[in-house]
Amino acid sequence: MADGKASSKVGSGQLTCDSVEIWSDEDYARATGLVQILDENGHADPARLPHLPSEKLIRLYQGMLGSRLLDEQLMPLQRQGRIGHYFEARGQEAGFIAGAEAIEKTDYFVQGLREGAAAVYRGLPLGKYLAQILGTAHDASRGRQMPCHVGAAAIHHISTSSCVASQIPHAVGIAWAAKIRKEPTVALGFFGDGATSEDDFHAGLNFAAVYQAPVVFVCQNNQWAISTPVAAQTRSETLAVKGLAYAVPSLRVDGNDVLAMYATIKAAVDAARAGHGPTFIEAVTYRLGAHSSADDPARYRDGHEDAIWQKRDPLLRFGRWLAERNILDSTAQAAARARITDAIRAAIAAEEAVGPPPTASLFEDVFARPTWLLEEQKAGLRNSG
Ligand SMILES: Cc1ncc(C[n+]2csc(CCOP(=O)(O)OP(=O)(O)O)c2C)c(N)n1
Repeated sequence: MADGKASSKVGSGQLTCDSVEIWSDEDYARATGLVQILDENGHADPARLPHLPSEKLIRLYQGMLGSRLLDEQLMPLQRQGRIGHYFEARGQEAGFIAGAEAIEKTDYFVQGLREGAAAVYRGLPLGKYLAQILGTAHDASRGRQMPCHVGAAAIHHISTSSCVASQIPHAVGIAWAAKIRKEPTVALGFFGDGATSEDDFHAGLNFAAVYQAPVVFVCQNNQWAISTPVAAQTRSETLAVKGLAYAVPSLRVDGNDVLAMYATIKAAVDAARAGHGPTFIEAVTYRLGAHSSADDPARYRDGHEDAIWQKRDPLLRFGRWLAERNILDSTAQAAARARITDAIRAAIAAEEAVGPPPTASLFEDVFARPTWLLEEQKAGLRNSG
């Protein structure tokens, strides 16, 4: 082209098309850099701290701790055969608890596989949360859904659908609907690094950009999609750069830094609500546990990597900072651990006492008038005593 702008120079930050700059050097720097406020030793730059009162900081800590303690108690229950299946969030708590804090009650939280504790943080009673995981008669889906698939309409928490990346079009759809209705609602959608290789990721980001939907995407890049490492997932420099292709502002953030995650998500949510469209956030984190209770990570990754990420544990890092600033000292942190552990233990006991839904409930809720086959099976169940 005569003005020279249409010749693409991929990777230099100068990708242009018909004289329209698609992304600038600054955009590229945000998508390949790393936003961090709290370093790995728990030290923060005071000038960059988000404006959060002490009670909110303590709430963030307790939310992350609550998620960690749920994992600590529920994984053994799976091993004892009291839960069918379990997905831990250990190591990834900063991103989703920050996200839960950054949105309003009227906004929607669309969870991926591991963000269920965000529902408790946003007001779902612990017993209700456990009812889904234990599959008791109190569970809204009556024990028919896989554990860790909690949804709660009252608090705008959307259950993960299990299909990798399906959260993305769900979040975009919610956001687009809100825009059409002229409601000030934002959708916050979580998913894993594996999701960025799926069609839904590309269709979702493109759609959100074209329609400027008020949605914030958070990719929890925990380095592994079951046994597939990120390096075998993509040749892209980072996951965040993928968003630039769709002209979605994209940032790479330390996903184990709850303050950076809060500040980044809050800014993106505010922008979406103000009519500036979507943002894509790559949260760099690590899955400290197994993919699920059916997986053994020792088969595909070595302990060396684990040891590095144990030192970056988001809970320890934030706890250290809170203690140093005298916001929550180590005694208060230990007391919170004991109190939440007891509350979870009591809630599990109460929910287990409820027991499973009656077997005959299997025949309910699907057909207004059951088919002859279902009637026959129901009669068979009755006759079996
Ligand atoms: C469309 C689809 N393909 C494959 C699977 C099987 N599967 C379940 S979880 C998973 C890995 C997901 O990895 P990632 O998106 O990085 O999330 P993470 O588990 O690390 O949180 C796969 C392949 C699935 N559920 N859905």
